[in-house]
Amino acid sequence: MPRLEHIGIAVDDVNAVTSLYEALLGVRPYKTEGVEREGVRTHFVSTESAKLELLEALGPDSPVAKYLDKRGEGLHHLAFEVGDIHAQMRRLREAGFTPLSDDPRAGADGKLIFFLHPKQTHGVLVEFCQSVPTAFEPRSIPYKNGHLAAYELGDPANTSVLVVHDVGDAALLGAEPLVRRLEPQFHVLALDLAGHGRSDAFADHSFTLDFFVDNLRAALDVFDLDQAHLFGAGVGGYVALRFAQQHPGRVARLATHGTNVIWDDRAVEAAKTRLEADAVASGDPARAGALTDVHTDWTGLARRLADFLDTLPRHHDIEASLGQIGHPTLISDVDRTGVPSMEAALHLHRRLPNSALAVLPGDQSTLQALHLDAYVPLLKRHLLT
Ligand code: CMX
Repeated sequence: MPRLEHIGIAVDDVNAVTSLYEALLGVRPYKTEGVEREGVRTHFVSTESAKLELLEALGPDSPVAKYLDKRGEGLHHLAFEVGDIHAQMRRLREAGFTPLSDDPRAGADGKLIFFLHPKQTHGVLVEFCQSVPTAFEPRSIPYKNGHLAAYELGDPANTSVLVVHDVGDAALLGAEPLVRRLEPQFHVLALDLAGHGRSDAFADHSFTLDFFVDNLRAALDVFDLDQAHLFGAGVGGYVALRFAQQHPGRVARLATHGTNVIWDDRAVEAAKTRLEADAVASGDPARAGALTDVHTDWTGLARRLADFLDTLPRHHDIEASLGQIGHPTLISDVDRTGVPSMEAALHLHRRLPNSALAVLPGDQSTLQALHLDAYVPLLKRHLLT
């Protein structure tokens, strides 16, 4: 179902309007971006549930300049996010609407957009948009004898959240939609773990849990963060928990999704089977293509990750000392999944003294399958408490 993504507001004097929202809501724009083709400069302001796009005309031919001349400052449009903007355009054409452009086109904030004329929509300009993965460049972090890649979004003055992907994934594979949703209110760092995505292979280092934990430490150090919230997906959540054990003072709050902490032989075999399925592209060519595109050497990485998974059952110490993690932790998983299962999430919930458990609809625990509309409000509330 479409989601109200933002509310567009036409402004004459953006400084006056940003001061107003600061006085009213205590928030400043977290991002400013020009969209030449639309003749506007956009300034994004966010509250827990609403995102405002303040629109400044870039010149007299801008539709916003025309609007301001005719109607003065105020509500300009409502934008609804859809999963497939091309399908939405086709559907609306078939239903008799005439979109204002032949095709969706690039708008602000990494979106494809199209509009319906307010004459067709009872006086309100309606925009449809779809987030498209955009090429945003990572910062290269010097680490040991190479570099890690970390993507930084949002205002550094906001509270920082370090997003840790699952093994085999990467910041741009799975984590990006979540990162984009957090960007309005947080300073978000999405790290590519060693060997993943744009990070170097570090071939002379074996993958171990503590090696990945040290990757997180390096990222926080480089961004000069004494403390951050940590979100981890799958094994990324396990890395985050281990980090919290080793560096308790550097973690404010934790969130894990689809994270297993009972690494017996069965769980290892299940995780390896999933990796192998990805590696041989069985059944999911799109996933296989993405893995090869995102990782420099996916086959080599899959091999090293299989060895890494074999090391996990040795970490009885982590499991045994989970009770020491006193950080407020939001644990989530989906209701209809195999392994890692809800039992793993329940187990973690029982072991962490200061945790809450969220059960989300779904049959896959991956970040790609995460129901963001259900999860993001819970996560934001948890992190902003
Ligand atoms: N909301 C409600 N009514 C609007 C309107 C708006 N945003 N913009 C124009 N109108 C009304 C006008 O008041 C006018 O009404 P009357 O006939 O009753 O006077 C009517 O629509 C026609 O207005 P117009 O000034 O003649 O303008 P046009 O028809 O030439 O253009 C529109 C209107 C919507 C087609 C044009 O503004 C447009 O293409 N908008 C989409 C692009 C855009 O707004 N880009 C900026 C946003 C960028 C982003 O979000 O990324």
